[in-house]
Amino acid sequence: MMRRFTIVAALLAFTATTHAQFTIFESAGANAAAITPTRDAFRVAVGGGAVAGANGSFGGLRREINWDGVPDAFADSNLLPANFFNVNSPRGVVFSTPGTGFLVSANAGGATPILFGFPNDFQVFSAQRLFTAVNSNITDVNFFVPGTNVTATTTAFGLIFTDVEVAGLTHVDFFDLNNNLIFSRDALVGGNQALSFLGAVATGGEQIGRVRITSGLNTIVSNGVLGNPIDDVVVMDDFLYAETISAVPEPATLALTGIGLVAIGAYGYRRHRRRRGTRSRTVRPTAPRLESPA
Ligand SMILES: [Ca+2]
Ligand SMILES: [Ca+2]
Repeated sequence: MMRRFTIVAALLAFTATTHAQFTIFESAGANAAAITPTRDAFRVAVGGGAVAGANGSFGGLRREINWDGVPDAFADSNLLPANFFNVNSPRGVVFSTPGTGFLVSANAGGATPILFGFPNDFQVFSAQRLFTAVNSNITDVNFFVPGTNVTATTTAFGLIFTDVEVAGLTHVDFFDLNNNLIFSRDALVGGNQALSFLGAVATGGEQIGRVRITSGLNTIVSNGVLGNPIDDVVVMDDFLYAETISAVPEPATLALTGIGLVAIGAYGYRRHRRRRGTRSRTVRPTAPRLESPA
């Protein structure tokens, strides 16, 4: 059952920045068909249609990552580079985690068991790879203009979890560029091996500078190995988000003020920054972010 509504009152209790408003899209069910209507409604809200172009771009309005095209060289038991989806396949996101890296699950037919070695716990939404942080239940999603190191924001983010069994342990938090919490929501419980969709779309122009995903309480240590034998383990499938937009004001804004020479100067500086970003992207640090924001 899809539930869609605008959350306002609950957010007023969070922080001083709680004028933020988001439309929530959420559902949970036993299989992909059960949550597909919610995923489709989220797609319609963000825009871009249903046919992916290059680098997971949908009409220049939305990006998606389903992990399924990641080559074996970057899949379990090999770690996925944190900047894979801004360098190898530039989609404007770089991951970080307090853990020790990221894994995309293996395809069938290889030496490494599928579904991170837990075929009785996980299932896919999009066949056949899944995603997880390693040695942590936290994944931070940081946004960039695709293929550059220019900081960007988005206005919508959603994802699919599998195996959410305990309420309150799996959730997403949105932060603005000043690291203020502007949205937080628990994923719906689907039960063992089920799928849960959780997404939110800004309705008041809010800019999401970072998304923190907390997936369960347990951790994946390596294929078939959990952090402990007790706590709820949860991993992820498809990510969907609005096209990332530069956090730097566009030169056209300055040009409108009538100070043409200043505008030209700013535009040149911006182009310079872009060129530098392109050159330096392959050496951008990928070390995990260790600090924990409020
Ligand atoms: Ca997938
Ligand atoms: Ca679980």
